[in-house]
Amino acid sequence: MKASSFCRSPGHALLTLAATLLLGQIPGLADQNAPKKKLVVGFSQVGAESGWRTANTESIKTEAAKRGIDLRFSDAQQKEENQIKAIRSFIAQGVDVISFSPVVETGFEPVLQEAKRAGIPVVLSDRAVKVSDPSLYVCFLGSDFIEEGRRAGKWLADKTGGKARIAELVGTVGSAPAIDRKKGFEEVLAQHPDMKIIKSQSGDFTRAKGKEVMEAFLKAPDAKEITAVFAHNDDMALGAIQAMEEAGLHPGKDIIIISIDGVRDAFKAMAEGKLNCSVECNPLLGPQLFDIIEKVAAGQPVPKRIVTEEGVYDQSVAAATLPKRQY
Ligand code: GZL
Repeated sequence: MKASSFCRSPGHALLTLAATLLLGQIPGLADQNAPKKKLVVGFSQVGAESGWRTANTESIKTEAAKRGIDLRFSDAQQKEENQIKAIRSFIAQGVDVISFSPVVETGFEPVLQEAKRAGIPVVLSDRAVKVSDPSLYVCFLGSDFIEEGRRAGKWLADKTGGKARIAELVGTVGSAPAIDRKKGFEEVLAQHPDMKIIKSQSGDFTRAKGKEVMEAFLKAPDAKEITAVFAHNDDMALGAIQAMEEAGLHPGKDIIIISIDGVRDAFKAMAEGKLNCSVECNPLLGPQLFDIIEKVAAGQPVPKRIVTEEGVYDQSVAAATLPKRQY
């Protein structure tokens, strides 16, 4: 309809324009006034098994809140079936992006196929999955666990002059960190014939089970052969330290202890001389994770693999570093 046939005077034209804008009749202008749609993200977390996990969850929730993201958060209590259920629920809710830290590497292919069919992109946080179709996830943000295992092995080789009889506390069976940290550690042991793992059992990344397994190691007839402990995370190392003290031993002196994560309690134990070294595994993934998720939601390209930066900390730096630790 021609404007001149409709507007009788300039004042009338202004009134018409104001009414049109208010009613949002001019699509281009109306869109600019519409409230920005909130990004809806479904996140399935492994559980709350360790200090590392607590810090990781805190980082994710804090960052989502800071960015005004509608975060649908689910705690799987370290059960794969709960993660699969949560991912199915996110698909049913029609979230914009799904992210999760897989409790184990295998068994997620079917539900990730469902997410793909629903057109919902998936971003892996912290841990990897084994799938035949790499397109089932857009990006994996997390540590290089094999390198963490190598760093632990190298530190122990230097500390012991390449001679150690090692009791290993393994993480959750089938999880990427447990598989890869062991792989990296054993790569180094292959270069040191006098460094041997003489005991190895899973403590499921928890302090309680780490204590339980260490108690059993110390009750075995060959307990006196143990000269070092390699724990796949600090929480199991701290449980093992408790078991050693209850058995009248001096952890960090009678038995050298190396672990991974770098949580605050590990720094405290190093400052007290009870833990010898912790290889850092950074849980503060929130900011990087949501940078990736926002790019994915906007249809922008992201790298398939992003490795987090980490260091190695031993007793010589523990006390000075402790006050600066964020987790
Ligand atoms: C590592 C993470 C591991 C930590 C444990 O990225 O998946 O799981 O090392 C945690 O403390 O339970």
